[in-house]
Amino acid sequence: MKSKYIWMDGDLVPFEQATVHFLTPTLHYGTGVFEGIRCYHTSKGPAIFRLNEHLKRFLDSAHIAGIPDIPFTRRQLVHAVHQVIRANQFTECYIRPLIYMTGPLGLNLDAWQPALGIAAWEWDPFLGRESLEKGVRLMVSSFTRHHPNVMMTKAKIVGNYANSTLAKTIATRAGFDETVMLDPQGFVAECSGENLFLVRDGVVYAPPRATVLEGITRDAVLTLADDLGYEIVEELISRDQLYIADEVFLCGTAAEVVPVREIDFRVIGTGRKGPVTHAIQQSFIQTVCGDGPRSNEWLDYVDETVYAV
Ligand code: PPE
Repeated sequence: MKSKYIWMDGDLVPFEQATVHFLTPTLHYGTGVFEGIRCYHTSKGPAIFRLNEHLKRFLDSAHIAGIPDIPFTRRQLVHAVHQVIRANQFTECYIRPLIYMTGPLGLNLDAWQPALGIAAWEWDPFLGRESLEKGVRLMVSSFTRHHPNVMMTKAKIVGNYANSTLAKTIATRAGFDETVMLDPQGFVAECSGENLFLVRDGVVYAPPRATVLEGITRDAVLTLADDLGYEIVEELISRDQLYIADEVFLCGTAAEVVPVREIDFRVIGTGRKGPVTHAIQQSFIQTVCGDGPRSNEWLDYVDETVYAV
C-alpha cells in the first residue's frame, strides 16, 4: 500500500507523514466514510473508472452518516484524485478517499469536524489475480448482514466493516476465499466486500438493492449484461438458489468480476468460469481498458496538466 504521497485536506503529504492522532474519534467509534475507486492503464494513459459516481456515493455516505459540512466540493475532490495519481506517477492504482472525524471523544457527532484524506496504491485484484480465471470458493456466513436500522448499507461507513471483517475472517480461516452474507430475513445479500449475481438458464439474477451496498461495479455489470442482451431480474435469492445456479459471480472495485466455483462445498455449475460470467467479465475488462463502447462514458482520463506536487 506504499506510495510517495497521500492527499490530506488539500495538501500532498509524504507517505510517512500522513498520520492521525491516537484519539481520533473514528478510530474509537467507526464513524467515518470511505470509497474505493480504480484507475486503469489505457492506450490514452491512466483512466479512472466512474469517478463521479464514486464521489457522489462518497458524499452520499457522509450524508447518510449525518456528517455535515464536508469542506470540499465534488469538483475539488475530482481534482484531488487526479492530483494524487499524478503525484505518485501511477498508471494503474486503487484510490481510497476517507472522511474521518476529529475532535473530543464522546458520541456526539456535532462535537467533531470532518477531515478528508485520499490515498492511492498499486493493488492486484482483491481475491488474487488468478481468481479472475480460476474462480473462488465461498462459504455462507453465520454472521448476518446489517439490518438497515442497525447499520445503513447504502453508505460505506467505516464501522460497517467490522461486520464484514468478522464474516471474512472466519471464512478465510476455514479455508474459503470469501463469504456470502444473508440479510436479516435470510436471503442472499452480498459478500463481505463485493456484490453477488447468479445465472440460471441464461438469465442474470441479482439480489434487490434494499439491503446491499449499491455497488458501482454492480451497476456496470447490470448495464453491460443488458448491452449484451441478457435478461436481468432483481429479486430475492435464497442460498439454495445459489447452489443450483448454472453460474455465480461476484464483483466489486477491488475484486473486479470474479467467477465463483464452489459454495459451502457444493460445486457451482461446471466448477469453472461459465459462459455468461466470461462474456460479462470480458466486456468489463474491455470497458475499463478503454476499448469498450461505454469506455468514454465511464472513464475519466487522468489530466496531465494537473499540478502534481
Ligand atoms: N458490497 C460491499 C460490502 C463492499 O464493500 C463493496 C466494495 C461492494 C459491495 C462493491 O461495490 P463497488 O466497489 O462500488 O462495486 N468493497 C470495497 C473493498 C473494501 C475493502 O477494502 O475491502 C472495494 O471493492 O473497493
